[in-house]
Amino acid sequence: MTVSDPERRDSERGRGEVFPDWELKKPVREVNCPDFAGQDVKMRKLLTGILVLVLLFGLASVDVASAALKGEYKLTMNVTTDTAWGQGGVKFAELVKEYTGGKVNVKVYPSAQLVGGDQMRQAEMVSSGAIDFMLNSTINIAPIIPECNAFSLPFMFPSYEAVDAVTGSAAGQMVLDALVKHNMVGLAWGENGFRELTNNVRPIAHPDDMKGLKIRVVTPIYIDIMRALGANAIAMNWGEVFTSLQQGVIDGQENPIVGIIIPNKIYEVQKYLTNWHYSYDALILAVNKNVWESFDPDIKEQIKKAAVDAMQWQVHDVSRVGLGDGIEFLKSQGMTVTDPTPEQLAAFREMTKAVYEKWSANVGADIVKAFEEAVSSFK
Ligand code: X2X
Repeated sequence: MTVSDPERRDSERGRGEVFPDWELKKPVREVNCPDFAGQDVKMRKLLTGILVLVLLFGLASVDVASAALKGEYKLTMNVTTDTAWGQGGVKFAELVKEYTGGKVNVKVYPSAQLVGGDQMRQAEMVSSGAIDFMLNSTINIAPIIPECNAFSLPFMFPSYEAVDAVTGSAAGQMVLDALVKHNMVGLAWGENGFRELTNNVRPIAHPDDMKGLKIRVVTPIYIDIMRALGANAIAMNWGEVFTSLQQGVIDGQENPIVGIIIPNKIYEVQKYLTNWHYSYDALILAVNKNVWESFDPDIKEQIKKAAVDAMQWQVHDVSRVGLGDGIEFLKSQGMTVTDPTPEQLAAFREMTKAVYEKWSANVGADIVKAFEEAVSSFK
């Protein structure tokens, strides 16, 4: 109740209180018409009662709404379901169905079809709630969350152990925390893998071999890397790459062997592969934060478990198996595979050092430092 309430005013007057000036400026009707004031009290009580009912009803309906599940939750991916990455998305949807007893239905939309192939827009759509889930590369998330570029810094990771040291520690958590600021919750890490270079012109073992080659990339940091190495960087969505390689619009591209090059038959349109591990591509399985908060605790737990189990399987039983066999397979398909020597790798690293420095500022010095510390503990 406020001080202007007639009941309170009367009782306070009874205690002989002095009223401030504003009390005298109250509407004349309240001061001069006691009957009317009495009606006002009844009306206020009635209104208060109605308000309480409305609030109770409102709270009850909010509760019902939070438990209500949509018929379908959309998950976007940039790739087809037969890639290592895509299989992880399918596995997640299956496990969500299994663990929630069929209550939650996640439908996988591959090949960036929900964004008309514009792969860099998927994160923005999940952030806004237009799409519920994504299994997305840090490359494609970086336009709205620059912290994700920490993974793409040239020659950051010497091994899978170094990668796991980041994703399994506070360093990786810093990237997931950045997602929350953009209304998304990261549920688990998946893997696209180390990105290797393919082209149709000549074997590449040294930066000198890259001069003038038209190499397709998709993210600004890779444009800088290719330029620093003397190549002609062409920005293009993944959906157009196979045909562009086939037609000679571009000479080359870079992607992981087991993750993408083999399942998407890139070897059919590319002759040379350089096994240089120049950049690591992590996947994040994430959900829109409002969607996440609409789930009750049991469902959250089941979805989180589905995410962790599916990504564990995707990383260790799909992405990382068959790497050696994969290289043999590419050779059997007529590809020439080049493994640069440590000296040649040092030359690539040296020429991309300035790009590393420039993009470290974009990522944030604290995250780069955390990544470097985690990496050096597992070199
Ligand atoms: O576009 C690419 O190269 C791909 C498929 O690896 C990503 O989505 C980052």
